[in-house]
Amino acid sequence: MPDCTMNKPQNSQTRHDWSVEEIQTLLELPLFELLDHARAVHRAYQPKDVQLASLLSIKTGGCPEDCGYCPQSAHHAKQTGVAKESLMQVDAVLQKARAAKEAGASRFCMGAAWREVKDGAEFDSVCKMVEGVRELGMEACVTLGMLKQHQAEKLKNAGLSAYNHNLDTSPEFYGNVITTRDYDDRLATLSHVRDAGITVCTGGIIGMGETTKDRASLLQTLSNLTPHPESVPINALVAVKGTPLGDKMEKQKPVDPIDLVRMVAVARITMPNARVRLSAGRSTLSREAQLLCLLAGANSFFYGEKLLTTPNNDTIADLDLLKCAGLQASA
Ligand code: SAM
Ligand code: DTB
Ligand code: SF4
Repeated sequence: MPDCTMNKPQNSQTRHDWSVEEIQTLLELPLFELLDHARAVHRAYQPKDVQLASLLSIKTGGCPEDCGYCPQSAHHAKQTGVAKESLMQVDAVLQKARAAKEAGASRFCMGAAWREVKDGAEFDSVCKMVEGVRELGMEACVTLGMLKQHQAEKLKNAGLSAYNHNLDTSPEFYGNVITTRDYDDRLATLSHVRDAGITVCTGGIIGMGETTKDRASLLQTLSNLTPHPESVPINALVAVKGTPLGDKMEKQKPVDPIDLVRMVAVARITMPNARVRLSAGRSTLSREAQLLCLLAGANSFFYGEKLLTTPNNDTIADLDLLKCAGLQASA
């Protein structure tokens, strides 16, 4: 049995010394006990709102990395049919950001299928996109792959609110998913982001064939970062045909939505101040499963018809979901 004083609501000190065993015990608690615990932490540490974040792929396909889940990897392009496109124009991106704001989003996230950022005209354009999004009064987040310190500082000067760079899975399982970079590369980028004074957005994916211990180990790595990431996306694998993991997992049972609820709840308990984002994989969840994720401590989701290359939930249904839960979108 875990110690019920762990991250007790009245304790404003957050922990950075979670063990994998403690976290695995939390993940395996009887569901209602886990929900009670997560809910208590959520009420003590979090506002009542839910942040709607819209996502745009500003540079699609042709990525040199071999991430087994990703439709944008050049390694699987023949099988997925996702073509390599060039970087979008700044104006076109800002038009999408404006539309997202009008629809109710307060954060705009831009993703590029790059292994790493390269200095030059394209990176300068991305900085202009960031400036433009900030001028609209929205939070701006980008996910561009690996980043050097001076590039993080340049993004900070453009006004970037957050940088997304997911650890994806446990250090132990990582090699089963990606071979073209290693875990320490990801951690180094996160530390450049932190040092530049940009908030850190980092999380992972469940449903790739990992064990509960791997999930605990991912959460341990995230929750032992000091300070904790401000934003933690929890994705369920979107099984895209033609990707190695999409094809493999299609033959197996998809991840149980309750496992996603458990992952959200334990992210909430271990990282009380973070915005926990219910991310990819939401479109296959029932309304009730999504409500359970919100109850367990998720307080953001992607809002808009598309994620990067795959469809997302209907926006009217999403606003209805919030209404049903009695929650408000953050301004
Ligand atoms: N290239 C950059 C990188 O990898 O950091 C940014 C874009 S990448 C598509 C951003 C994140 O999307 C990945 O780290 C992964 O967590 C998530 N992702 C990509 N494909 C996914 C899928 N099929 N299902 C769930 N999450 C996915
Ligand atoms: C995150 O954790 N998930 C988002 C965002 N951060 C960049 C991406 C999900 C991508 C799902 C597959 C696709 O649409 O291509
Ligand atoms: Fe490239 Fe990012 Fe996709 Fe990996 S997840 S293949 S780095 S776009």
